[in-house]
Order: sequence, then C-alpha cells, then structure tokens
Amino acid sequence: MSDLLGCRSCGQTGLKPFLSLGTTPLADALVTEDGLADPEARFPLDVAFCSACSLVQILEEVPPEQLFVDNYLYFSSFSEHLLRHSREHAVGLIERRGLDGDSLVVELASNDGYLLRNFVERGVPVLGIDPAPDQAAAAAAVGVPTLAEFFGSELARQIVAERGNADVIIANNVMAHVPELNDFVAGMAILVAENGLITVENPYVRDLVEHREFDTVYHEHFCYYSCTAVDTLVRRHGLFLNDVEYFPELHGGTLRWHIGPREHVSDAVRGYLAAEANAGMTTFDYYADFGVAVERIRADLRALLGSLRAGGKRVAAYGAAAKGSTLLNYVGIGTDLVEFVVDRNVHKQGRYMPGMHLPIREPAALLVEQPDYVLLLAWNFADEIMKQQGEYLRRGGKFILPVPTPRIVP
Ligand code: JHZ
Repeated sequence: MSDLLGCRSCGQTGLKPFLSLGTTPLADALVTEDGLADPEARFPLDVAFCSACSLVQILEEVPPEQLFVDNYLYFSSFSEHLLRHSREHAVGLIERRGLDGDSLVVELASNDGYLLRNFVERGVPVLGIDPAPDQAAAAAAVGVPTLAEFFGSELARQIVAERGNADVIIANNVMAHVPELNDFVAGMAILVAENGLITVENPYVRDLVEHREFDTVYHEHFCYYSCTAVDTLVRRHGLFLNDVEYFPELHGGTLRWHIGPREHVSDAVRGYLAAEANAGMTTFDYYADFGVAVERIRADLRALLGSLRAGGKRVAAYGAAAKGSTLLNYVGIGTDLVEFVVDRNVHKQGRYMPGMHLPIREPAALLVEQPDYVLLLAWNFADEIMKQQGEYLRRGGKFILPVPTPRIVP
C-alpha cells in the first residue's frame, strides 16, 4: 500500500483530510472458514478534499489487483432494481443513438454482463472489459465477450487497432475504482468515436455528505465525484461534460454523466455546476463537519444495538455489501451485537464478513431464525429488500436503517 502524495486528478499537493474511518480490512475480502484464524490485512481509511479541483478522495492506495482480482465477489446481477435500471439505459441508448449491427458498445467494468447482455439480445456488438476473473467468465457464459483486463490508454489503443472506435462507452461505478484516473480518462478519449458518447455513473458526493453515507467509503473507492470534479477531469483530456441525469434511488443517489469529444453543454450541467458552487462544495468548509456527524451515527447505532441486546432481542443483518463491511468495522459490530448476515449472492454465502467475522447465510435464514431486528447494511436497496421480506415483516420483524440516522422501520 502507498500513501497519496498529490490529487489523483490534478496532482495538487496538500489534500485536506476530513474523515478518518480508522484502519479497516478490505471491504470485499470475505473470509473463508479456513481463514478465520489468520490475521487479516488492515489499511488506514482517510478521506480528503482537493482545494484545487474539488475532488474528494481517499489517501491510501491498495493495489487494484488485491482489490478486484484476489478478493472480489461482487456480482451485479443480484439486484432487480439495478437490472431494470441497466436495461432501460441500454434500450434508451439503442433508440436515441440508432445503434445497430455495425455499432460497437464498450463497457468498462462490465462485471457479469448484467448490462451488455441487453445490447447482445438486440443485435448490437459489444465488448466488456473487467479484470475480475469470475465475473468476466460469468459474462462470457451469457454471451458477452469480455477481456479480463484493467482499462487504460494502452488497452484503448489496442482495441481501436483491432475493432475501431467505440460508438458508446459505458463506465458505471468504475471511475471511483481507478487509482490511475488520468490514464483511465485518457483511454476513454482514445477509444470513443469522434461523434461517440461516454456515459459514466457514480454515486454523487453531495448525497454521500448530505445523507451521511459514510459507509460507501472503502478502499475500492478511491474517488467520490461532484460535477465540478468530473468537468475539470474530462476537459484535461479533450472531453466535455455535456449532460447529466440524476437517479436518487440508485446506490443512495447516482449521477449519470454524458461525456463526449464535442462540446454542447446542457442547461442541466450548468445548473449542477452553479448549484455545487452555491452549496459550497468547491470549498473545504462544506466537508469540515462530516466527521463529527459520522461519529454521532457510530455512537447512536452502538447505543441502539446495545440496548436491544440488553433487552434480550435478537438482531441479524441483511446484505454482505462492501459498505456493510465499512459500517460493521467502523462502528465495531461483532457477533455479540449482530448474530449473522444474510445475502442472496451465493458466492458470499458460507463466508464471513471482513474483520468482524459475522457469518453470511442465505436470506431464508431470516424466516428460520426470525430475529427481532435486521440491520439493513444494503440500505440502498431498502425498497426491494423489504418487499422481498414481506413474510419476515408480517411475522413482526423490523428493520434498522443505519443512515442518515439510525432508525427502526416500520
Ligand atoms: P451493494 C457495490 O457496493 C459494488 P456494495 C461496487 N463497489 C460499487 O461501486 C457500489 O455498489 C456502487 C445483496 N442483495 O450492491 C447483493 C441481496 O442479498 O449495495 C450484495 O451482496 N438481496 C462496485 O457491495 C448486497 O446485497 C437483494 O435483494 O456496497 C448489496 O450490495 C439485493 C438487492 C441485494 O453494494
């Protein structure tokens, strides 16, 4: 691991830290039964602001191979909401841009083919790129050709030489995951066709701060984006932030940025840039008291779980999510407070949460054990999960939502 010397985007030194989550294990490094006795690697987790380009970022750098090749069990296809959102995105792109059998759509971090399969089904040629080996294999199995590699300028040149430029590049929840940000964006600039489109989705840093979504900070997420930071970043590479869409229900508030080699900036983009400046997001002050708010969540959640346990209540958790790992480790929630976690990702079941070692079981365990409360670690899918858990709720079960303030529902 190395410490960051300058901003990942503009290189400016003197980044200003505003949140420390202590020292945590890697959020997706779920522990096997055999590995329980071995000490886990832990890394500091500190978030800082760049006063020069407004990019929020963590100060530590765990090598990407360790994050996305050795320890990665995240498969996108386990959420209906995400699948629906992705299908609508694909269908909309095909219609609006007139994509057909002569087009090329490239997705960076294509995971298990959850999105590109929609283009394949409609006869549009695709190329997926994802370094996670099991996910790339799963994508290939559903007919999505996938290169199991990290993306950057070198790979972009190779793809252009072999396949030509891409009409559309999609990069969802990946621009946060790259330490070599400038090489990644340079690669997109090389790969995109002259009249092509790049769409990038990522949780919005404004929601992270204002809804106290501190648990979405973990070592896989090197950066946390505003429109201001994206605009500055892409212009450095001859690209323009031309349009922006907001999905408040996705991952706690997601922006989709439309980026291209030609400049035609929408009113929506101008509006966001102005709103961010007005809210103070381009200054450190906006972030300065975030750490105190996060400490309060820790204290409140510990107190709530402690009093439930003292009253003899049983508590489980839902979602072996990366953000769940940050929350459990930062708050200090072990099996004394929460007995087990359920998750419908079969690759995660049978393993243990990093650091705190809560066992991961299948969701049916909630009806077998009927705990009094379920801490919703995957709070971003609250609606979807609570609908699925209708029977648990009918029997009197309750959920605890951890952010922005711990609260019990219903
Ligand atoms: P989920 C992910 O983060 C991955 P994570 C990634 N790091 C990223 O950038 C962000 O999203 C944006 C399970 N589940 O997706 C599936 C059920 O069991 O919120 C997952 O294990 N039943 C790339 O890992 C977990 O919950 C369900 O019904 O923090 C959710 O993890 C649903 C909907 C999900 O995020």
